[in-house]
Formats: sequence, structure tokens, C-alpha cells
Amino acid sequence: MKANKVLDNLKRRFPNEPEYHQAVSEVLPTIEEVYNQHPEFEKSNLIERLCIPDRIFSFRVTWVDDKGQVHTNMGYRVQHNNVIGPYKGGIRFHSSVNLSILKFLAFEQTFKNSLTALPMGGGKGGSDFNPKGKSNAEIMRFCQAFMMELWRHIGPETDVPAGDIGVGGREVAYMYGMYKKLARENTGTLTGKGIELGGSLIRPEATGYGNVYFLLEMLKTRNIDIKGKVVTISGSGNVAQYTTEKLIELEAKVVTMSDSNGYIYDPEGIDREKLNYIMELKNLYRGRISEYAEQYNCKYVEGARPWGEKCDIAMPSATQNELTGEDAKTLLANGCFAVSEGANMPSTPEAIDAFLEAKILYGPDKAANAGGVSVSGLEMTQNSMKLSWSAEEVDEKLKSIMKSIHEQCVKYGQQEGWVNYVKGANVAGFMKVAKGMMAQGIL
Ligand code: NDP
Ligand code: 2IT
Repeated sequence: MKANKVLDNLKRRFPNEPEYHQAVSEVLPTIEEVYNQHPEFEKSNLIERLCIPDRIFSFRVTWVDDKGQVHTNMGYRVQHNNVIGPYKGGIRFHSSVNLSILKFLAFEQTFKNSLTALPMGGGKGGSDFNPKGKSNAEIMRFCQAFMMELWRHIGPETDVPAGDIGVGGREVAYMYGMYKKLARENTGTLTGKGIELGGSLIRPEATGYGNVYFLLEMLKTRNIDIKGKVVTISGSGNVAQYTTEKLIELEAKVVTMSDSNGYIYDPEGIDREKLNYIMELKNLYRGRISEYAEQYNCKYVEGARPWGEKCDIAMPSATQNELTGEDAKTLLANGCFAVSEGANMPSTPEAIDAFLEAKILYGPDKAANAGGVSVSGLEMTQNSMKLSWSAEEVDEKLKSIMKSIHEQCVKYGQQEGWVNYVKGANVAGFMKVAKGMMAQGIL
């Protein structure tokens, strides 16, 4: 396999999908060596079968707003690879959603889920529906309309969706309610359901907590204590909130949060009370992060991201390509020594190169944010067994999964004197899927 040739071929066959090309081009060079050590992979054209999704569903979603106006949106589900288990991955509602974004997310999810060591394949879905400014009733009607199409493609043993940007506990619950009505079964086909619908404790916290657990493992390799460290975080949604919660508990100092309008900088640090304010603002009133700056009298920068603020550790937790090569240089110049990614593909290729060149502790998305889907996997287990584990049990399992992901990264990413976590995560995730694909024959 020649990484460049495979990529050129994909670009030719699937033009106008830059995010998909980016995700593939980040993985291929790192697995080229190990791939070429297995001539049987190339003989069965494993690389193309791994990069191109098994199938994609797309459909129109029609819904009625509060004024009686009828709207249409597009809905999608990308079923990427089910070698290790049922297709598994979130659903994103955001106006930017298109097939390029969902294909990149489903591709990444396949490697991420492999790393968790739980029996889950990779998939992703979503819609270009924009939830901003919609009433609760409109959100409910949209979720129901979306599920009227999606339900026939998913199931507990085939494809298990969950949340992502714009889809939290409220949306999952509306979708699951409709799913049950149509499918006439109640075995937990969506995860992130909330405990009152048979979901798992700690699922809302899992991505953020998991990212901090992964960060702690990275810091341990250099004997660095998290206490007192200054952390910049982007986003103020599910992942950002619970990353902040865990960091507060560990006595680190989170100084920034953001949304798509701008970021706040609070040099005193966001404490428990301030985080409660953010959670209420974002999860109940669905307001803007600028309101925090008014409430606590701190700096708000409109239309910018927080990477210019001095920090020890950066944890991008909003969206793809939110941290550029220039941002990476600024972070490094300001003394940042660790970056752990809560979001999917937040760093551009130039930013990744800068982090790797500087040999800082750089935990890529697939490894660092795998805690969310891990607890989704644990939710599937509990649903199958028809019992619920305590928060402590789930949290312990989450910690041990993040530790094991870190170990795999070290095993496959160890280089002279440092760990290349990008290579480690990609090679470890790839090898399991590749072996499974070989075992089940040419499909
Ligand atoms: P939420 O919808 O809860 O929050 C998203 C946050 O990111 C909001 O603050 C939002 O601001 C901001 N954001 C979204 N899009 C953009 C954009 N284009 N530019 C700037 N800011 C933006 O989503 P999550 O917290 O669940 O997801 C955040 C990231 O984490 C995503 O990359 C997701 O794929 C990833 N992830 C999520 C997991 C989960 O379990 N939820 C698991 C693993 C990864 P605004 O409100 O203004 O849009
Ligand atoms: O990107 C992700 O890993 C998620 N959005 C969570 C997927 C899941 O199935 O819990």
C-alpha cells in the first residue's frame, strides 16, 4: 500500500469531501508500515474496504414548526464497519452536517471503538437540522420525524446510535420514544438514554471524564501533577462541561470556555458554582457563553477561539478543525505541554505536525475522547443483561478502559524517548479491525 496513491484514488472517486479526505490522510501514513508487513492485507485490498463505508442511508426529514410551517432537512446514517460488533456511533444535528463530515466521523469511530476493546463497529449519523432557537416542541417533532426514517436501519444487534453535537439526553430520549413505537421492542437500541429510560449512569459525564483520565495517564509518563495546572477548554457543551467538572475536582484551573460566537477568559478559574451557572445556561436556557462574562465580570472575545490565552494544557472540546497550525504555534510558544482532544479532529494537519514536532503530550481524539462511546458500550451491556450498574462501578470501568487505551498507544507509538500517541492509537485501532476483516473473508 502506498498511502498517497490510496488517498488520491479516494479523492478522485469521492470529490468534494474534504473532511473525509483529511481523516483518512491522517491515518494512512501512520499505518503504512505495519500494513505493508502483512502482504495478505494488500492481496485482499483491505485498505479500500476499510476506508469506504459499508453503506450509507440518506433520507428527507419533514417536520412542522410551531407556526405551522413545513420544513425539510436531510438525514443520514453512515454504517462504516461492523467487523468487531454492531455499527456504533453518535448522531449530530448541526447546520453544517453533510456526507463528508459524517464519513470522517464514521471512519474515525471505527478505530476509536476498536481501541475501547468493547464489541462495537463504527458508524455515524445526523442531519443538517439547526437546533438553535427551536422550541422544545419543535425539537421533539424533528426527532420523531428523523426516527420515522432511521428506525428501519438500526437495532440492538445491527446499529446503535447515540448523541453528538446538538444531540444530548433530551434528543436521544425523543428519538428512543419514537423508535420503540415503530420497532415494537425495548432492548435499548440508542445509548445515552438517561436512567429513567434504561440508560447508564455516568454516560453524560463519560467523554469529559474519560478525556481527563487519559490526560492523567499521559501526565504520569512525565511525572507531572495536574493540581494547579492552567487549562484552556473550547466548547461549552456536554464534553466541555464534564471535562471542566473533573478538572475542578482535581484542583486544576480551567480559564476558558467557548461557543460558536466567542470565548470567555476567567483568570480566577471556573469553580463549581460558576460551572453550575454554565450548565444551567447551556442545558436549560440554551443561552450564549457571553452571558457568563456579564455575570462574572470577565473578558469575552467575540468571534475568536481561546488558544491565544496562556495555558499549560489545552483540551479542544467543540468541533473539527478548531485549532490551526498558527494556534498550535501560539500554544507552544506560551509553554503549553499537553493537548488532549475531547472533540473529533479538532486539530488541523498543520497543528498536529507542530505538536508532534515539539514532542509534547498530544492525545489524539480517537484515544482521548473514547470514554463516551466506551460507556455507551457499557450501557449496551447493561441493557442486554437487564440490570444497572452503580455510578462507581461504571466510573471504575471507564478509568480502566482509558488506562488500557493509553497502554495500547504507548505499545504501538513508542519512539526514541517519547510516545507518538497518533501513531499508537491508529496502529492499535487498525490492527484489530484488520485482523477481524481478514478472519471473516472478503466482503
Ligand atoms: P454539544 O452540542 O453538547 O456542544 C458543542 C459545543 O461546541 C457547543 O459549545 C457549541 O457551540 C460548540 N460548537 C459546535 N460547533 C461549533 C462550530 N462549528 N464552531 C464553534 N463552536 C462550535 O456537543 P458535544 O459536547 O457532545 O460535542 C463536542 C465535540 O466532542 C464534538 O466534536 C463531538 O463530535 C465530540 N465528541 C462527543 C462525544 C459525546 O459523547 N457527546 C463523544 C466523543 C466526542 P454552539 O452552542 O454555539 O453551537
Ligand atoms: O464521537 C463519539 O464517540 C460520540 N459522539 C459518542 C458515540 C456513542 O455511540 O456513544
